[in-house]
Amino acid sequence: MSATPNLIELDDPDVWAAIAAEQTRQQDGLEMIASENFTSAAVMQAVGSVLTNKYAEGYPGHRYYGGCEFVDTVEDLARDRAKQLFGAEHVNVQPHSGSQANSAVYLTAIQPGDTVLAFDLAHGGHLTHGMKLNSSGILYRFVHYGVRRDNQLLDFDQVWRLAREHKPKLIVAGASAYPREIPHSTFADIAREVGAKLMVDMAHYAGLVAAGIHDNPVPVADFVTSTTHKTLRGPRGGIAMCRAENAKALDRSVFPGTQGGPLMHVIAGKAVAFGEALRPDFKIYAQKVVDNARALAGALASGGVKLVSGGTDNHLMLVDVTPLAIGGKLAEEVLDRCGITCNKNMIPFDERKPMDPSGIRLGTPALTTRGMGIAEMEQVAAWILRALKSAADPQVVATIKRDVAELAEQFPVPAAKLEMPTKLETAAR
Ligand code: DSN
Repeated sequence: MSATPNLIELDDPDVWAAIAAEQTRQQDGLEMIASENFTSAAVMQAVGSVLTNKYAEGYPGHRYYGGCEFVDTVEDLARDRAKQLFGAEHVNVQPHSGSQANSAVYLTAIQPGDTVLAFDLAHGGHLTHGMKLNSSGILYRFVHYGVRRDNQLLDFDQVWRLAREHKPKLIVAGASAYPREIPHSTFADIAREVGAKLMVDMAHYAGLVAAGIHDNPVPVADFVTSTTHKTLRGPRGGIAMCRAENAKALDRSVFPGTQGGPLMHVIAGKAVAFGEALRPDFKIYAQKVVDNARALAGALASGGVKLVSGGTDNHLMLVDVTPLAIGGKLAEEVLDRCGITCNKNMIPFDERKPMDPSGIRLGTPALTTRGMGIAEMEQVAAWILRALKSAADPQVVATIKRDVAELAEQFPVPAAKLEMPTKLETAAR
């Protein structure tokens, strides 16, 4: 039986060249961007399936198009599995992204001009939590809480004070660069006292929640949003959850409120990923993500960098690189040259600028998916420290890049199972 030829390369060599180069970059390097992961080959096949051809505005059983019987099955599977995974009464699996999920909740829960209390982007929040150039910040009046200066943990005295002072209609919990577990019930207590609704954006740590390792916000929050592609290890996309009483309003806010036709191929990928996350081995994976993060953080801290809040109890860490007399921009660039991908990141109370902040953010979800463990984390920490301490010494960079590629070769990415033949291989068949 002959394998499918590489139609992208045959029909469009320019696009194929870029895809092939990216495939090589992912295989040969170490992906340490905390919000990235590798989906299974099955998820990628679902996303590359015929479902991309289908329009399905509406919801299962109530569509604006004919021919939806099979996509209905797919969306029902995704919804049921997500409900089971998080113990939610209602899940909408159509948001194209976490940002879309958040917009839909805002549209459901508040009116333009209403006050919202959320985590400051400069302390680890997210741009859809009221950044002034984002539609959230344009349409609503956001007030921000942050972390304490002394221990860099969420400042709940401040949250209480701001909540009582501003009486927000909505409180938003959740972060994109906070290395500690978020106590959702404390936010729920504050929301209850001031008469606010609570939304938790658990995009970063949804996989840890699914695995039962981190506190599940679903029982205490009015709305919970997430992306599906970070620790949850699904395709790029979003979901929004709520209690049954808000289901209709939330669904209306996703479609037609903020989106048109759902991406049924991506919803199929979500269904497959949720099925994977329900299996016992996902719990083992998620625990390893946390164990690896702790090992990496410990090794980095003993090598002379400072960690925001002193460490991590989730999948990520914020590393203040300024004790090594460099900034986050150079750190990101040097590591990139070594084949280690991460992002520069502001640290709380940063005195440097966003484009050259004091820190970098590192995460372990992707390396853990490749099967790496504590020994590899200690090795990677040693390379990171050596690279950062020697700044841009090309000799050091070249040596580390070679060692990184050797390690990477031993841990194939899941996409390796899908590798398409090249034009030459196809012709030889
Ligand atoms: N931009 C994502 C991250 O890197 O954390 C969050 O949406």
